[in-house]
Amino acid sequence: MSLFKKVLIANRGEIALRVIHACRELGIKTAIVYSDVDKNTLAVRHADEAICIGPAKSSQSYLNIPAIITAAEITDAEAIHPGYGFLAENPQFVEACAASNITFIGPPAECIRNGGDKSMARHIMETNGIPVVPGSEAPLTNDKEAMKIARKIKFPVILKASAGGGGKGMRIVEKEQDLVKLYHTAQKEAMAAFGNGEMYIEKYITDMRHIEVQIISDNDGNTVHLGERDCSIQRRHQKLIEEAPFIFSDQKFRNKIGAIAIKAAKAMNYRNAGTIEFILDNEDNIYFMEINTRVQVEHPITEMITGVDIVKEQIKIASGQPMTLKQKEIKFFGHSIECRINAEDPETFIPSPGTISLFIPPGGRGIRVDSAAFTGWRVPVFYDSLIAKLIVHGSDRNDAINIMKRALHEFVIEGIKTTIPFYLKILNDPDFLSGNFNTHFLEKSKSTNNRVRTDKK
Ligand code: MV4
Repeated sequence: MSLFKKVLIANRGEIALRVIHACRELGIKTAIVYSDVDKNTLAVRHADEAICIGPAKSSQSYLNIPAIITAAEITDAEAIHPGYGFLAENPQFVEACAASNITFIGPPAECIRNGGDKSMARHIMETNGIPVVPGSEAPLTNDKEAMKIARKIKFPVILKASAGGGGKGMRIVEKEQDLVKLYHTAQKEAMAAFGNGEMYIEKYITDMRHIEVQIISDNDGNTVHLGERDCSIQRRHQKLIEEAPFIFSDQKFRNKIGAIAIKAAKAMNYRNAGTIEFILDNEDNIYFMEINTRVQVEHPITEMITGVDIVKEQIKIASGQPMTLKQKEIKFFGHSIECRINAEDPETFIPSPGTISLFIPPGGRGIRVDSAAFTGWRVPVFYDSLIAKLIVHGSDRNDAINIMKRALHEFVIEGIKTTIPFYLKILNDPDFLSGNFNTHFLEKSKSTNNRVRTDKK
């Protein structure tokens, strides 16, 4: 099976560039779509062809399915890479591609649908023997049912929207008296945000680490995992720092969570690259949380420690090539960390769009910068505020931290505010350095953080 001759990229910014890199190295031509405000960007410059598909507003450009399908037809692209965000997890888009005989570089629509329905994903996992947090087996029908289950699994509980994402429609319920009220406010919020008020309930795990596993599956369902990432350092459900491997991981833990992730992928008939997100509690219990059916922002840290090019694998698999990776041959080297540098105030995280008057990225040993920024580029207000992913790779975690610190010091971005000073602070925090953190690390009272665990290397 030969590779595509041309791929259309339905995205912008650093991930569009990332896909261009993979295509060029594979000898595949690229076409890119762009909105009015993205005309003078690096992805448009570096793609072989570029087509303007509409105004800045995403709904009229990067989310405009007919415009993107037409762009693929005009440019004679055989496949579309959606990147992350925008149409990456839209099953209707996958079906629109199929209807026009265009290959979607990603999983089938059915996988995206099941992954996007969090209650369904939970149900599929539970019925296939993948551990889930105690909770509802199906969507909740009313507040009485929520109460019945909550009493059984005991408080605190967490109410989640089936269509959830970004914490919307999610409520932690500490005590019985609060449940009915919070059930209805969460449901209303979910309805407003997603047009879907379906809810489910789980036992609330107070101190969790967010550990996720990268998996890749070919079109025959041959599946490998590329190890785990710790994405616990987040703020308002936005990941800020990711690292691989998990600081307390060892081969035994990796084999265990990797096997669960592969089982989860198989339970969903998963295809292409994906991520299984897990909750890790203080007793090292592993529970399925969600599946992400796209290439993720943080995929580079896995590439750094495995040497696997995840985007190239996505393209090769989508073109019909069988899996060339063998689990036994996947080895893990050193430690990688990513800081997501945003055009935001480092104290308030309020977006700081504007023109970058000077942009000098760091370099040297162990540095990778995935960015579409440059001196003179104007950060638009219309899209997310990610301007660079600073990724480091060191021989061990300490080495990686030292590289990250000097890279953050060297990184020059002038004209806008960035979150670089925020990262410099975290990288000097004793709890971050010792690995004593969980998903609550950035909340005001850090006193509730878990102790340093000594049960692992
Ligand atoms: C949880 C949890 C604790 N227990 N589920 C799910 C979506 C993701 N963005 C956050 N999620 C969580 N699910 C159970 N059973 C904790 C989180 C969670 C969280 C919850 C409330 C406020 C902040 C949070 C930060 C990270 C994770």
